[in-house]
Amino acid sequence: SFFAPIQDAAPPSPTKRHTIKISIIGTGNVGMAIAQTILTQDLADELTLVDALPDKLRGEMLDLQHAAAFLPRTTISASTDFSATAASDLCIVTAGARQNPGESRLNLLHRNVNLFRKIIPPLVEYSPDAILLIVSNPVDILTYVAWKLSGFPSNRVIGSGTNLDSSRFRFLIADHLDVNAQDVQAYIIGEHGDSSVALWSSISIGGVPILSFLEKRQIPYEKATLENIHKEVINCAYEVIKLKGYTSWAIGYSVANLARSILRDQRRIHPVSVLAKGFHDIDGGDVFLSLPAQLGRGGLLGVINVPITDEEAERLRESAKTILEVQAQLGV
Ligand code: 6V0
Repeated sequence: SFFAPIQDAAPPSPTKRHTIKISIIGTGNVGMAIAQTILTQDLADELTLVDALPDKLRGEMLDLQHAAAFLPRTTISASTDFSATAASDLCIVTAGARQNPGESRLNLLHRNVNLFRKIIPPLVEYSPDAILLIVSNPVDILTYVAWKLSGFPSNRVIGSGTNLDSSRFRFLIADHLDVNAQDVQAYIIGEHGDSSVALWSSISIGGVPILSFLEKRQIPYEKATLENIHKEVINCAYEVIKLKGYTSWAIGYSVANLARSILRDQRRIHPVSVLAKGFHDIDGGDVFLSLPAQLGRGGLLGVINVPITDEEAERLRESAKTILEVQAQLGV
């Protein structure tokens, strides 16, 4: 051995220390941004990458391994075979087919459902106790699909949902008011994307609820200004995709942040996609939508019953209805 033996050393303890293992399925732009954030933040002892493209996969693995001298120690492996994911604590799914020119979103969805039929059953077989974190789009429907295909209890299947939309929202509010985005509490809930719902009445900065502060001081604000900030949240994803072809850094940090809350049992509250039936009178079937939820080692620990206006609740129910109509055509 490289090391000289230690005098009178006790043998290693027979009780094995639990190591944390994260698997990432799909090593495209999003999967790799998540992987590199997880590594820099020291969230896992083992990181396993899975993709269908063996050369790209091996290239990404080697490239990350070559940064070992600058990172906390993590064992990185990669395989096209799902057996490599065995005994994962957390499986993050970012694999997805891309939209072909002229292809409808429903057709793309069908292709992604077929992809999930190949991905979810082996993940479940090799890691029956894992928590599934779904990122692939359309994330709310695919989280439902993953839940159905996995047979897992709903507290162990979570979609990244509006966690990213909410961080964009917090950035824009912080930028507007020249404060730190980490001091801005603000949630976007509902469907990830175009029909998301901004909860204006619950925004607070440094503990001060912002709308009632403005009203008390009789500072006029235009509803249109608020709507414009929400519109900007929706549009900025399209803008980034138009400018650089995909989004990656913000979703990488946002998913690593969820991984930390789950694996380190932080019990923090995040707007993420969860089984939303029964909340805010959402009915008609099993539907996943983002609501402020507490995350910890058990996955989803609880959902916050945020006070929302009748109009906001109505918009949530509208999204639920649209999603349920699409889900009915999937045969999952
Ligand atoms: P990408 O760069 O095309 O990567 C997708 C990867 O999936 C590729 O490397 C494929 O080889 C791989 N893949 C395809 N089939 C399989 C399979 N059967 N098994 C394993 N891997 C497979 O896409 P990108 O990384 O940019 O985006 C990934 C997904 O994330 C897309 O669905 C995006 O729409 C979605 N995003 C979700 C966000 C959210 O907030 N929820 C945010 C950004 C992107």
